[in-house]
Amino acid sequence: MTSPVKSVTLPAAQAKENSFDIDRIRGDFPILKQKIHGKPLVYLDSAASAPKPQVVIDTVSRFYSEDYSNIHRGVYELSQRSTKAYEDTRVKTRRFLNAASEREIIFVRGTTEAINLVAQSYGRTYVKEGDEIVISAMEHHSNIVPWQILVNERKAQLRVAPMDERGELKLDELERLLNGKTRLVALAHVSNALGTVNPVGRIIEMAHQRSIPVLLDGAQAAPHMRIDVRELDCDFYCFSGHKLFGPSGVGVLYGKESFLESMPPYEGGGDMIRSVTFEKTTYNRLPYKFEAGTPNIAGVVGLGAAIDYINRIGADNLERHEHELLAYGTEQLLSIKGVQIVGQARHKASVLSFVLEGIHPHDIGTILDQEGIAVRTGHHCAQPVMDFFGVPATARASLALFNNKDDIDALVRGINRVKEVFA
Ligand code: C6P
Repeated sequence: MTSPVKSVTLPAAQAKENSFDIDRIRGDFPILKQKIHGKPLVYLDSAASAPKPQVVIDTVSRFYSEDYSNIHRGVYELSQRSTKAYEDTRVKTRRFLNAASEREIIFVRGTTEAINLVAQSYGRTYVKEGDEIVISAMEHHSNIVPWQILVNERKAQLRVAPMDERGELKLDELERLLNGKTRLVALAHVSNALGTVNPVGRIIEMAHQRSIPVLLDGAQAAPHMRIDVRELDCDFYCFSGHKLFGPSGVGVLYGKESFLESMPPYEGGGDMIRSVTFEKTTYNRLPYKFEAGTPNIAGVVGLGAAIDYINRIGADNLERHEHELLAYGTEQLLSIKGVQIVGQARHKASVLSFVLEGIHPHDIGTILDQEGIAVRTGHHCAQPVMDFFGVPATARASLALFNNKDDIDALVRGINRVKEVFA
């Protein structure tokens, strides 16, 4: 078999291993080179979806041009190459998460599908009438609604661990919710609306002391920090490729093998079966049991290139860089009269959610856009968080490894411009 997809251009990050050359890293992202409304683009919305480095774009393009076919089905050369490229990403993902085995890595469409898979498959197996699922007050809708659907079907209950005014979970109260009826704790590793990094290690310990498994929604964590599912000892971990500089429509569910083995398929179809007759079907082994139908093959291959890209930069390097930038951004925003940061947890990653006295966040977003600055405004698919803080919406600037202090300075100028317009 010939080698699968090759990386086409060497990204700048590769040139100097373990160094963090922000100018060269910015050069890896072609989308950043354009002007919006005549102003240089300042992209501060990676929490919604991250730009792609050239190497990811080239890898996907080259894969389609040279290697593409369906996977796991053909004996011919192209099918073998496609299959190898797809399965290579599984190996990279296993290493990226430090999972024990490739059998624990399921490719899905994104975090949303990963959580729905667990809610339906684990839920149908383990959650009975009167049981409880514990989530937190800062969850994204993707980690609320699948559990609501499940508990409604099962006549079970959803319990919500509260947070405080800073946007930190109240651990004592969370612990009090854990009891003999709790079947799962499902929790954001990092909140998308507030940026809070939850003390997930401690929470997993509390849950495991009572034999309760834990699912972590890592959508906003995986792009910003080193993830080690074995060190965390979480039972499920989910993330989305598009927030990790990979293609959209692809994501990962990690699950401990013992759980995945005990769970029924989520969807039926091609590839997830071993044999089918009209009387009886037997299922494929892990991880294929959970990958019915033709998957997002090129998306998975692109995700592999994105993981390589992050590895070359180094998770510790990018975490350090973003941490400094977040501290700078927080200080700068707080120095603007009328700005209030929503979510002031002591441990945060990436997110600066804010409101500006007397000005609706959508107006902030519209004027910032005229300045070439992309931020998200709205409820960020976390309406209960908005309700808790008593705001209809916030403006959210979110950072990624390519952002720099100039981006923050541009944001500050943009906010001052918003104030001028509304003065
Ligand atoms: N949050 C945001 O702007 P998907 O859409 O499946 O890739 O990810 C869903 C999801 C789940 N959990 C968290 C914590 C998330 O932040 C998201 C996606 C984006 O905040 C789009 S709504």
